Amino acid sequence: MENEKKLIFSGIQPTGTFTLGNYIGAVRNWAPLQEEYNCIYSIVDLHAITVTQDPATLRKHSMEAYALLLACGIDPKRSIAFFQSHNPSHAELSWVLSCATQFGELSRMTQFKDKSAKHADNINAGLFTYPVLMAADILAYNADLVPIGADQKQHLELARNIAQRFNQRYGDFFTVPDGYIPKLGARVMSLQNPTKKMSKSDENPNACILILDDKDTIVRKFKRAVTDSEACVRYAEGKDGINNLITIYSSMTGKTVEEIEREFDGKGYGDFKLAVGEAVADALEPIRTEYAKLMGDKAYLKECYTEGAERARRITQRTLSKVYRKVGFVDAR
Ligand code: ATP
Ligand code: LTN
Repeated sequence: MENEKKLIFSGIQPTGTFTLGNYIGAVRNWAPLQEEYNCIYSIVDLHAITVTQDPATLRKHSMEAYALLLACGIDPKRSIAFFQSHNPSHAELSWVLSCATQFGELSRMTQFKDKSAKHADNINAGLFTYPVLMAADILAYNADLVPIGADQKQHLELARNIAQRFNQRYGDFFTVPDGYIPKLGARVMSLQNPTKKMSKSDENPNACILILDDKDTIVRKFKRAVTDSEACVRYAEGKDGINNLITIYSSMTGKTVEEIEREFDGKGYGDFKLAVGEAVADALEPIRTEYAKLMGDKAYLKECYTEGAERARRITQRTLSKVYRKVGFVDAR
């Protein structure tokens, strides 16, 4: 990796096929960033087990997520693309950082509150300390920028606080990372309940578009999207469903809200939903094709993630030994 460029880190959980929300809010921005930055992208499997996972399914989803990452344009030679569990430094650093994180801070995390309400039978310690592991992911590489959707803003803020606290206590060391949140599409909403974010783990299959859905499925899901009774395509408060569709259409076509309102002036929601569905399906088509090709070459995928993990470990081992020295552990060598 070239040294003078700034460093990007981001991660995505292998909890299922990426949704249109993951794509617009995060992953779509990752490939173009490779032009300007050194990029490190991880399939964060350690994070995924904070909710109950069937082992065979997790393994399958993990391979698929890795192939999807490459299909979305991540170049495994230019960037580092790897599985989080292949680099033990993340978990090791997480322990040290957890001793610089307050119980009260973690208790305020809205994702923890949401997920513990949703998985009331399994409110495990990992779910609680999840944001510390995320801070470790970022700080282990001294990343400058973290491209994420709006729902991760609070976690990033915590990572910044942990870095600053560590720096105050032990002397300047960690880079305090900035978020990189898109202006448009940072929070794509569920098609069935547009006040809730679109999520991989939604039980209702009509609520989210998966980036591997075929054109018919995508068009059908948009056709069924919940809207309102006004039958007028305009962006306005209280029109959550239509606002969401306008945002999606805008981020797929590059058209502004005004242009979209003009385009559909006098037309009904049926025409608009069809146009959104087709724009999304056409934009995702090349990803589906590339994904199928990559999944047919497991040996290539293995070569990529093995090399990615080696490069990742080389960076973080240095960070970790410096951290251990700073906190006062006896040198191992
Ligand atoms: P899960 O449902 O399993 O919690 P998720 O769909 O929320 O998963 P993550 O793997 O947690 O997905 O998130 C990966 C990235 O996608 C993050 O940067 C996150 O902010 C972004 N993201 C997730 N959902 C959306 C959404 N609806 N709109 C925009 N960005 C999103
Ligand atoms: N918590 C994130 C995934 C994630 C992440 C990271 C994102 C784990 N580690 C480091 C950016 C940087 C989520 O999307 N739920």
